[in-house]
Amino acid sequence: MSTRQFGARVQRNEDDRLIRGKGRYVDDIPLEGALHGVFARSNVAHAKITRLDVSRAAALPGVLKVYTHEDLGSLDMKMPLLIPHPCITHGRTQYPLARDEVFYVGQAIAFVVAVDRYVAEDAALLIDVEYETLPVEIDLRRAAEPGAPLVHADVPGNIAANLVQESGDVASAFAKADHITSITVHCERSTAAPMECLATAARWDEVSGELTVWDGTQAPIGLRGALASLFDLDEHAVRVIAPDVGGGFGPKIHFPYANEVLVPLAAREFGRPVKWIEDRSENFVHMTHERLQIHDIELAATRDGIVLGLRDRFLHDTGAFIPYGIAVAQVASCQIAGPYRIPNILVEFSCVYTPTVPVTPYRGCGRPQANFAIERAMDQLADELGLDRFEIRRRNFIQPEEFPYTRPNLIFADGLPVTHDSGEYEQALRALMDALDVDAFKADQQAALEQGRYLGLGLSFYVEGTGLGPYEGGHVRVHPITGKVFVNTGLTTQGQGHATVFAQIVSDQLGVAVEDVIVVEGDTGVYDWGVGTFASRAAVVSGSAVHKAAVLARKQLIDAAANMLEANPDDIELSDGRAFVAGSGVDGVTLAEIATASNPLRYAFNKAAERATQFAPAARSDGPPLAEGAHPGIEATDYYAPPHATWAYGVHGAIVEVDPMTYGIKIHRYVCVHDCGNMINPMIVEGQIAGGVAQGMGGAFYEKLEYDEDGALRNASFMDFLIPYATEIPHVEMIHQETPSPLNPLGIKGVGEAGTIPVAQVIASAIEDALRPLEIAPIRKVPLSPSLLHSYVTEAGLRK
Ligand code: MCN
Repeated sequence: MSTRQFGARVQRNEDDRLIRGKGRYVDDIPLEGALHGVFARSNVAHAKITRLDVSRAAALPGVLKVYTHEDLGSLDMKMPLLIPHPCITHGRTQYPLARDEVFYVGQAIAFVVAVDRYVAEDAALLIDVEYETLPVEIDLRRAAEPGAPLVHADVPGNIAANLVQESGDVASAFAKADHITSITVHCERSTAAPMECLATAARWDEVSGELTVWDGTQAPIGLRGALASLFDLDEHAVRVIAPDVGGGFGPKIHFPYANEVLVPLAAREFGRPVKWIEDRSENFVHMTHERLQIHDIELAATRDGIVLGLRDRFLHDTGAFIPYGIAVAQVASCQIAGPYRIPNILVEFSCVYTPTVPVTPYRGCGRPQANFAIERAMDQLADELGLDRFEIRRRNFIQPEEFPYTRPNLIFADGLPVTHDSGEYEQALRALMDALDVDAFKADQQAALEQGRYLGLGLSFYVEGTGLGPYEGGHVRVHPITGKVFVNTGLTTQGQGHATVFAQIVSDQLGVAVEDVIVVEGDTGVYDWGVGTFASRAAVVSGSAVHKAAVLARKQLIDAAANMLEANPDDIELSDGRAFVAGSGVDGVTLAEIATASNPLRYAFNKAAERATQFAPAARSDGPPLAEGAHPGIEATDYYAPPHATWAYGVHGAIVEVDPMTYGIKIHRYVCVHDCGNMINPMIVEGQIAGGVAQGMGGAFYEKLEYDEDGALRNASFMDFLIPYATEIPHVEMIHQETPSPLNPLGIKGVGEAGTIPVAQVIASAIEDALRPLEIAPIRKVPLSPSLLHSYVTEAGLRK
């Protein structure tokens, strides 16, 4: 009997290859005779282009062409607004190459195609551009004020979209409250900084009329659709392959970037492969950003700390364009009440244009900001009411018997009201308190203070709507020669371990070893139904689809084996790559033999065929005709469409020590209690959380894209834009809690973004607790630089 693989700590199928340097990224695809592309980009934030002369560049030996918007023909069009919403009154998206105006530093103006990268880079420097600069306002708050310079002349107030959602009756809740607390919090603009920057290569086949594009995308099927439409090709004539992708973290879900249009265009024009590989400094000013939001949040509570109402008004910086619609802001707005019952919620946001790189989701997608807002407000409410920070949270939790818990009129990204499906919030909080031994800590804190050391304990409770639809598919096929099982989905993987977890799911149904299940994703030539990897949805949506397809394949195997073994299907067991009659002690047949016998046309070279024919009732050498409605082989496809998002959650806590002179922070302990429903592979889940926490540490301490007042990005390099080293990431102690989701067959919730969400608040809360004796003012901003912390300490002094 095979052991169950779902829930096991199975080593990752993909690691052997990746760790040995055998990964294949776009730049590794061998493309003989490939041309190389380089973009010329705007170095001013907002300007009219008064002169664009590419003649010197085009004349450089080795240059095949320099494209400007005038060369694009029908492609000289605004790129799509991928997720429309009725509240987007002034949706603006960009052209592949700027026309007569640029809107941010980094916007593509021209594309050079040359025999190699060196020539292309040199040529890009020879492009002559003259600008008539226009005034800019980079500051988000000021950009939304009347009279601010406009990013788009026809967009009043720089407001792309405004949405107000009210669940319950907020005015009455505030009128009834004993206490109202308000706080303004600010999260800075950041970038996902994947190890592999963006990359596209393309080949046009004159003979077949097919376009093949290799692209480090999170959404190959969507990109395939876009390219087919842009180039007026049948979808089957376009194949998009996302090979190994060196991290995505969100921005690679956006398409089409200019490179995804220009590289295929040049490949078609020159009948030669074309490649474009983004470099790091370019990535800073080209790949989309996220995070800058300012929340003005208020809580109305009873004197016992029961929160009756929440009002949040926030500004969301969408950069110069809004290609992904209101997704980030909407996700933030729907997570604003966290795990708390809060029956009355009013949340309003404005998406504001600024002359900066456009914004699309980055791991967490608005949730880190929303979490920072609500949890900072909860800490402050506790402090003002003289309540313990743990206790105030406990008093407000949605209770287990209240699930499903709906927030009417708070419409999530799936177009449905927020409905938390299941959870044990209080149990999670208790687990954290036990792990941190909160009472013992208080004694330690006091003792440390007496020695002049400042210890603090912080926490943050997050919820996360995961596993968004609309659907994904799974395809399972048993190979007749080897008996190996091939699995396809419409997703891509950027390091999440899909090749292992989907194999585990299939292994349980078909009784094959995990390493004998080969998962192929990210190739529209292999499987082309689905959406992509984002919103921590692969496990929930594709995992369920793969499971359903595997159940169908299992039935096919059992029926065929029962036929071959002349047994009752109910007595057939699948294990160790074989089907046999339970308890018979007989070997039975291998999956390869079954798959072979299920195919009327046997392969002469298939060893399995020899044995299979002994069992199959074959009258003819090429097998019996297919019965009506039957199909050859063991193969099944199925789909899963979640009824709505499933809500994962968790609570993180940390004990930190703060040096009150330098504001150096030591994290003594970092504990994460989380619940992503049933875990397919706890080891992979832990890896996801650890990676997420590391990214969250970046957000808490370092990540800030520094635009100067003219709109130039001053820290567009890893010399100046800091991300944490391994040495700065604490050991993360993890406590798993598994409350199954009732919404999908495996009871799964997502986890890929979870670790990132609460970290900034945990650290802010802990530092505030540590520096309480210095009367530090509430921490309202991240990242937390020493100078910022110093300003909060002096602010308290100044107020006196
Ligand atoms: N998993 C599990 N049990 C669960 C839930 C998840 O074993 N109950 C496993 C999954 O099977 C999968 C992994 O954990 O192998 C993450 O699953 P899921 O939460 O479904 O997230 P996705 O696979 O959809 O990945 C997307 C998510 C997002 S949105 C970002 S951004 C992100 C992330 O995952 N980017 C990543 N994790 C990343 N990890 C790496 N290494 N690189 C990125 O770019």
